[in-house]
Amino acid sequence: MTSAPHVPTFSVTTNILSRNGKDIAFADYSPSWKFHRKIVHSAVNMFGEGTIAIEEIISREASSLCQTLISFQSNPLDMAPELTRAVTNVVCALCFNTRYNRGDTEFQQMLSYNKGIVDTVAKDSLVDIFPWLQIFPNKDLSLLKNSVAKRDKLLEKKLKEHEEAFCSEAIKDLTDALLKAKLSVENNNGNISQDVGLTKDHLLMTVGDIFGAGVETTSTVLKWAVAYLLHYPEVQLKIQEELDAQVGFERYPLISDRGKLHYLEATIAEVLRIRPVSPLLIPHVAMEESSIGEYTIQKDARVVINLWSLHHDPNEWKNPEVFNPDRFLDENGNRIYSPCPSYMPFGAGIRVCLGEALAKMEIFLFLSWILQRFTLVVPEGEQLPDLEGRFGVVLQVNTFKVIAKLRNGWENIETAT
Ligand code: PLO
Repeated sequence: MTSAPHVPTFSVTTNILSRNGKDIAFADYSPSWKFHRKIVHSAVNMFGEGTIAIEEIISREASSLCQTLISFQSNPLDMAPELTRAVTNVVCALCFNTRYNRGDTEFQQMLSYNKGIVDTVAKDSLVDIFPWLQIFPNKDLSLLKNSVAKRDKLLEKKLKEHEEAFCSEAIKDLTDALLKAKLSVENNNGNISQDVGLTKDHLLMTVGDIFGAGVETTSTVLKWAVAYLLHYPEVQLKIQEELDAQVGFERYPLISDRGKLHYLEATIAEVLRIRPVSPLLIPHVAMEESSIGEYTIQKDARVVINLWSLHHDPNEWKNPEVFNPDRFLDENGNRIYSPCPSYMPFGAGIRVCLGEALAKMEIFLFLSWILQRFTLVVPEGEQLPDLEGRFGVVLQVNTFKVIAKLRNGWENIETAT
């Protein structure tokens, strides 16, 4: 047998985004990748001494989001930027120990460059398959380069501020934690530094990943959730009844309520099934020769996982096109974690999503705060949201308008936020 030809895992667009794989999401497997992922993992969990601090941050943003919804006084609004700002502020607290107010120009800039990147990166476009095409003018490629340049400027500014204020005794966020790891690698063992390469580029790209992934993924899930709740008001009502019974009107929802709000949890699981954020996950590489069914997968082959088809496989799911949270509940109304093996909204294996726990906390708290206080309806004369979406590195939701009607019992604004 001849040995498998070496297939480079070369992707033009992800290399532009990550300075040739100096990040976590798009980098090849290597000791350096493993090291970075470990640091980020512990930094993400740094807030986790239990999850108290992160719960407080999310609740603060949920409260602020509800205040904004109240200020619209039942007028139609596009919830997308508000949901995105809430989610951004959580990940901003985590990465940079800051937050954005409504109308902040830096926030607007971030929305615009993120859109440019999401629309163009890893799209399995022709450029990704035939790298030599990049010598031809390509509108997508210049939009991507332009957007990445803007993102990098913002990241560099944040890094500079952190370097200037750095104090190893007071680590406030992920950027501090990475700076500390970089310094300790440099001071203690020069060799490690060379092997694992914790350079400034690595640091920037890693923070960029967490910031970008933290914003785009969770906000997209929330937008899909709202779109489906507008299509299925009976599901919304059932969640509200559960909230009224389990949480009531006197207090706001807590992470510890997750074990009690089975129907809400099932609805979230169903949103992640029917509209996975990342329908093709992100490209994987076979580290050794292997096989899937009757197919041989050569070492170094690029493997694209069709999560969409797993989540819509009629052999695995009854009426896969129907939105039905009940598939995630047993006959006693208890949560079933994975009713069939064809379910992996966060991927699996060593590249499994790093932010899964954080994302689940955010989705749960934001939705429970909103639905405890508001009923979401389609404004008169407006159409129901489009459920098809737009393909990019995440499955994007087309814009739609909502009315957030304050529910009976929440008229007192003081207690509502
Ligand atoms: C989102 C736009 C940002 O500007 C850059 C960025 C970084 C990490 C990416 C994220 C984007 C999109 C969602 C991705 C994430 C890494 C993992 C996550 C691809 C492009 C998913 C869904 O797999």
